[in-house]
Amino acid sequence: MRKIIHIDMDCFYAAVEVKHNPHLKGKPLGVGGPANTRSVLCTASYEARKFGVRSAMPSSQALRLCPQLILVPPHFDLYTEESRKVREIFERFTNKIEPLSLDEAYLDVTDCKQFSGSATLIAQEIRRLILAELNLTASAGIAANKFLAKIASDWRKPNGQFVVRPQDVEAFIKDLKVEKIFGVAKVTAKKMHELGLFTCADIQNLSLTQLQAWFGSRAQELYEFSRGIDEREIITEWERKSLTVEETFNTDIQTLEDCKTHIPALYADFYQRLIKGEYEDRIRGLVVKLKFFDFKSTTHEQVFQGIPSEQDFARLLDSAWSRRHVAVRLIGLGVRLSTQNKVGDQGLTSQLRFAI
Ligand code: TTP
Ligand code: MG
Repeated sequence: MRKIIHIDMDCFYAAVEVKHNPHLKGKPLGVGGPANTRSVLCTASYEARKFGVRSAMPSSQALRLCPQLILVPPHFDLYTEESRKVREIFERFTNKIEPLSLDEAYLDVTDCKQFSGSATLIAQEIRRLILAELNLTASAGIAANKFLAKIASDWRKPNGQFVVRPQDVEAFIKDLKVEKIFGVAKVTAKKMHELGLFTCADIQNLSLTQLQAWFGSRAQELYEFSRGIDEREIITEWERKSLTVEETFNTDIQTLEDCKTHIPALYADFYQRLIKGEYEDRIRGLVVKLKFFDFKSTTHEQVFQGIPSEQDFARLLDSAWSRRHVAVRLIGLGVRLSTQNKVGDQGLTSQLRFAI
């Protein structure tokens, strides 16, 4: 049986801002652009959340809910730096690490010998080190697979952890809302509700054949996830096949020009992840993805090597847009990566060094 830990930092961007400006501690804080623009909040401190302030909420709305809200602009370089330090702590326990974003990662500690191999104690120690060394708090979920671990990390948030033992899986999963199942987004959730399916127990009651009739190729994974079964392995940075960033908009974007105004922010996010993951030398292709107002999507790809510029993505966006010329609700951009093995690459690097 595997031992998986999912770590999720608490109100990450806000916590990093407080760390760098201690006078913000204990205050309602939002990270995002000013209220007189169309910007939305990246996140909010727990003090602000008491007023109903949430991630992705327009700053103006957040200020209406919480007039004393302190708004600070995001500092992505600081978040990247803290994220790197958190990762260094993870690496003391395992090298099977799958980052999901700057503030979230899966760790496979099955082979970790520390703390007699107790994943619960390892998670506790990781959280203790994050607090002691970085002055930040994290929450953790511990389980035999990624799906359960991720859900569990939300259970004792903030600054807590929750273990799903094998004998508890059945009870843990049965009341879980279908929205929590990995890969079930708004559209599928709505369909499930219309079919009278609200919890994992409701899905468990269906045969695989019935699931296939309703959900096609996704039936098998729904069958398994709804029973708390998830065989997905941890995918380390080296095994990663692509890197993409995307943004869903509150209101559909009507024109190509408006789409292009979102490229700089997406590109900044993409570039930071590219550098952080040290993927620069592995780029083999560019990708732009658009999801349209009717939820249909298209991806446009181009063979590419080197580091793409904003203009490279803008050109690809032109081609993707020209396929339909209709309003867009999501833009994604990214790169395909080669997955040649690390040993080979290291060999090459050391040969070059030797040559110099
Ligand atoms: P989350 O882990 O979803 O949120 P959080 O860490 O702020 O709060 P929690 O304690 O509930 O985990 O996201 C991590 C960071 O990602 C968050 O600090 C800011 C950023 N983010 C956005 O920029 N936009 C978003 O819509 C969301 C959800 C997060
Ligand atoms: Mg978080």
